[in-house]
Amino acid sequence: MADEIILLDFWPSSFGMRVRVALAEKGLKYEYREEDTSNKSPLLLEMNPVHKKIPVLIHNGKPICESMIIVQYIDEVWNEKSLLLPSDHTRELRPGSGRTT
Ligand SMILES: N[C@@H](CCC(=O)N[C@@H](CS)C(=O)NCC(=O)O)C(=O)O
Repeated sequence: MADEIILLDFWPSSFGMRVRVALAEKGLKYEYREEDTSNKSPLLLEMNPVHKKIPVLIHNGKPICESMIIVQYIDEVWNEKSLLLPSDHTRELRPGSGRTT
């Protein structure tokens, strides 16, 4: 069965844009649902009950909130394409990593 991916978003949001770029980079098809942030949908309130903010990615019914967490999630789940984020964030900072500056 194909994955069901829904994005609750608001078009001017740079946080939403971050997620849209990640989905586009991975070539994922998804249903875009525009939210009115001054009149939030029952689905948004159900999927992000604490912060009530967009973007929210709903993957097969499971909500993921916070744009950077969503990008990380996309990278982990659809990992057959090149990674969006570095796999080891601290490598270049460690002694002996080869970095001289
Ligand atoms: N830290 C959050 C920020 C999300 C955020 O601030 N979203 C705004 C739109 S840009 C929002 O939903 N605002 C509605 C509200 O605060 O009620 C993320 O990275 O996803």
